[in-house]
Amino acid sequence: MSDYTLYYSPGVCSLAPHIALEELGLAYEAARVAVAEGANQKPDYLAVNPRGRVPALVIRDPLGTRTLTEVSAILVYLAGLKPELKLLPAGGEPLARAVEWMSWLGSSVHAHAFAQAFRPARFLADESQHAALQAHGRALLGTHYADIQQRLPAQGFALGEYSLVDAYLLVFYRWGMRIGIDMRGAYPRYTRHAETVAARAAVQRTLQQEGIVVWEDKA
Ligand SMILES: N[C@@H](CCC(=O)N[C@@H](CS)C(=O)NCC(=O)O)C(=O)O
Repeated sequence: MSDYTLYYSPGVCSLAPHIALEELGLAYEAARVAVAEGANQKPDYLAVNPRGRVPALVIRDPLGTRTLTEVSAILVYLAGLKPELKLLPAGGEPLARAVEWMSWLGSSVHAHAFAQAFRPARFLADESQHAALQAHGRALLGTHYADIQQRLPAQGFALGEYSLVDAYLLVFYRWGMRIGIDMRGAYPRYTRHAETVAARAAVQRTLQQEGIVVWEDKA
């Protein structure tokens, strides 16, 4: 058995830690828990993560077997396994900038805007309010994508050099494509960034393993 098992669902936010594992080149097992099929609510997965969300990383080492959840926490943990790869900055303000990005992506973009647009029942049980919530979530996404576009540098990556923040950013670029936003037309800088990230060998391997693409017209 590998030291690490990543529970993932194709194309969801677990894509970022999955890319991280490929970047590290460590032996790991990728366990598919398809959210679209409700596998994340089955008892065997709830035994791994009682919150019923992916990703979850099971770690087996001399300290024992334990489960780590939350994308940002898993990315920080994985980057620390091989600090020489500099998948995240080591400390100080550069690390704070990475956390700033990851925290905002995981909260404002994912848990707030995307959830309002696609999981309105998480906010209000009253179905008559859902269309308004979804419209609000969509509008927020427009604001957040414009923010990402403006913050990314014209060349290079979110923190200058490539980091796992870029892998996390690819998740939301891809989701924008999937929900029919004209990402290429509206966000050329984010598109250049996504193309550069998607071209990495580790990212290509991950996309292939999950059976997904970023652009339908180009693998
Ligand atoms: N805050 C969590 C969010 C995890 C999360 O919501 N994952 C989604 C996929 S992107 C999920 O498991 N959804 C299943 C569901 O909502 O039933 C994180 O950053 O890891």
